[in-house]
Amino acid sequence: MGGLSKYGKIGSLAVFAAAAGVALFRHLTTGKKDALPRRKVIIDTDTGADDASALILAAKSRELSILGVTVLAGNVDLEQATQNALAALETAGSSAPVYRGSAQTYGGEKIDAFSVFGEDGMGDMELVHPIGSAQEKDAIDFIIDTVKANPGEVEIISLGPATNIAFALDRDPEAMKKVKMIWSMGTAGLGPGNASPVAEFNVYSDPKAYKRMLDSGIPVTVIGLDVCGGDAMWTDRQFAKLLISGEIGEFVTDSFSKLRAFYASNGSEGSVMNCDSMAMMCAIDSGFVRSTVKCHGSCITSPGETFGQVIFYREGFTYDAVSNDQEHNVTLVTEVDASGYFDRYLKRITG
Ligand SMILES: [Ca+2]
Repeated sequence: MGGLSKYGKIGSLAVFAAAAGVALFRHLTTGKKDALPRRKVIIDTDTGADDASALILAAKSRELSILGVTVLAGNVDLEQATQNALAALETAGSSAPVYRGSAQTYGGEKIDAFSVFGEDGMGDMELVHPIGSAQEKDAIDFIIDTVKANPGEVEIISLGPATNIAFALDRDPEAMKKVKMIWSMGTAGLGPGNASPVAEFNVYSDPKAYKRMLDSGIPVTVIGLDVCGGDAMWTDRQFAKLLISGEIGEFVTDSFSKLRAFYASNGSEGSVMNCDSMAMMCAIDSGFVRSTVKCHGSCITSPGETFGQVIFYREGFTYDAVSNDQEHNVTLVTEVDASGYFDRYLKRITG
């Protein structure tokens, strides 16, 4: 799995651009929490344990109004992911509606579900017994209709492959122009990949969908693997705190049991990444994000070693051999309050 990358020295223009990026970012996400109306969000998820913990975080955060949760296959198959989303929301006391999306990639292949979270994606701990059920309406129609009904107001928080978003863009491109912005847990950021040396799982699973999303004109803020490693990883000690914090903490801890065992067997001393909750925390609380940079993100969809890689052309950089004049389509998160991540998470889910 990807660790925290080390960046080279960056020029003063880039520093200026990064500062401007953060200012814009803060404008989007801050304010007096109690005074502001809740932001309208759709959460798109291939629900495994990391998505489930992010759904719980969203449900327990007063900044957000979850208009709906749209599901796709990825971590597990579509039906299991749907049941997992329902179970996570019910655990957090949320009645947000859940919609089934695509079981097939935008690129045309069947999605190969792959989970390090156990057979059920939730640690195989008998956690998934939702009382409610998913809506009849198709997730892609739900996304389009919701954006039409709330033009310029809906933010999509994408925690899995971009499949549902890409299909929605094809089905009604005019309506999708009214999406306020997309928060995407995807790409390796400026570090190494986890599906391949250069590609991250969500993008690698459906690169054509990710490219469709990046090229859509909708502003996308990307939270990549690189900001989820290092000090942001959850340790055994932190899981112990989570376990004794109450029923929700116990649910999250149990759901991560298989992943922790997987990491431990790979010599990671019990620390695990939780990228979906990291992305959710960035979307909820801008005080958590320390720096961002505007980029043009280019997704590689052709077969070969770089399949699924997203290349970031950073604002303020002059490259010796290639031009850097393409329009920015991405705000890339480059630094977060990693050491404060777990404490912020715990405070919110127990609050
Ligand atoms: Ca996910």
